Amino acid sequence: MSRERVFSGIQPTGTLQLGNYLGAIKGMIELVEHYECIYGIVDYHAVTVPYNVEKMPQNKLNVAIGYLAAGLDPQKATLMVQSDVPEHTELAWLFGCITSVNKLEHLPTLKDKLETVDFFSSGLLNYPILQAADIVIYKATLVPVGRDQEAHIEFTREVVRKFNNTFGQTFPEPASYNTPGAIVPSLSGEGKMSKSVPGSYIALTDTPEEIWQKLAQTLTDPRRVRRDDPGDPEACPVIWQLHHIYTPEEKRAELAEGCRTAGIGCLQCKRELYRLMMEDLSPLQERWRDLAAHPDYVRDVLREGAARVRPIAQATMAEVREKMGLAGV
Ligand code: AQP
Repeated sequence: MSRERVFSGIQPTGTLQLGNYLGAIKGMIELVEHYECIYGIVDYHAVTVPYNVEKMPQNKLNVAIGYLAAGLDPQKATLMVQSDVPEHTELAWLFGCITSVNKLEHLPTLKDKLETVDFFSSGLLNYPILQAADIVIYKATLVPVGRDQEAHIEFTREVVRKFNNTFGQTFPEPASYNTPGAIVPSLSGEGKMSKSVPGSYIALTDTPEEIWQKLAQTLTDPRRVRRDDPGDPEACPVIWQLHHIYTPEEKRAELAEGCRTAGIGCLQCKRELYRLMMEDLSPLQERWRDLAAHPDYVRDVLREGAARVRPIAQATMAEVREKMGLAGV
């Protein structure tokens, strides 16, 4: 029996950050044992905002390294670069022709994104259409993404319904798979951690010293001015949320009590978090260094990945052209 197919992607817009790993990649890797997984490095998404041309190849390589260092087995899942399979953009063009501009303008993610860019390209407006095409070009039915992406998966389902209703049943409606990790907050306390927002993130390639410095500088409950001031963990926007991800419940209760009674200081609380975080990140960082020393191996994985899935994308496009009356003259 063939297994259900999964697609998800990450943009090569910078160095992978903790949120990408905890909110997306970890969950993606868990699915590999149970589903046929295709994971993309979605470079055509990354050019919808102004970007650094020189850094793009290394950013793409780094995302691939990130997936592999986090434990993705390229024999069990496909890792590929979006632009190596041009059918993604071909399908996106056709989806654009059945989507209203009004719909795209009202997606909540667009408003957030516009706050971070000076130039609003039509590529950025059409980004969710390309995302829909990325998923359904493989007729994937499950999409593991962070919780912040739910609106885009709902949008994909709407595009699929519109296409199927207009041209005949072609695509399954995909469901999002909420990975167990929560949204990782920005270190500034405002919004989520993002690899393109400086000051917001812990990069997976940060040295242990850099990670400690970032945690040490992160604001905690503002009422804890001195070591002896009691605090409230719920008023500690970043560190406490990270403890929810990393720290077992019993230990967390102990830390909360220590905070409320001023039995422990914020630095001690951060040291406990740092210890658990490094336990998780150290093996990943070791594998990262090894992979970074063998870039040709990583390039081979990507080449083989694209070659494996291109026939699926080509078959879908042949069916789409047929259904839309574009197959011949
Ligand atoms: N802070 C986060 N917490 C949990 N999950 C997150 N993801 C991103 N940030 C967090 C998830 O990571 C996957 C890859 O996302 P992407 O690179 O395609 O785009 P993004 O969501 O916009 O990620 P960034 O890091 O914020 O990139 P930039 O700065 O370029 O916009 C997605 O599944 C996302 O949910």
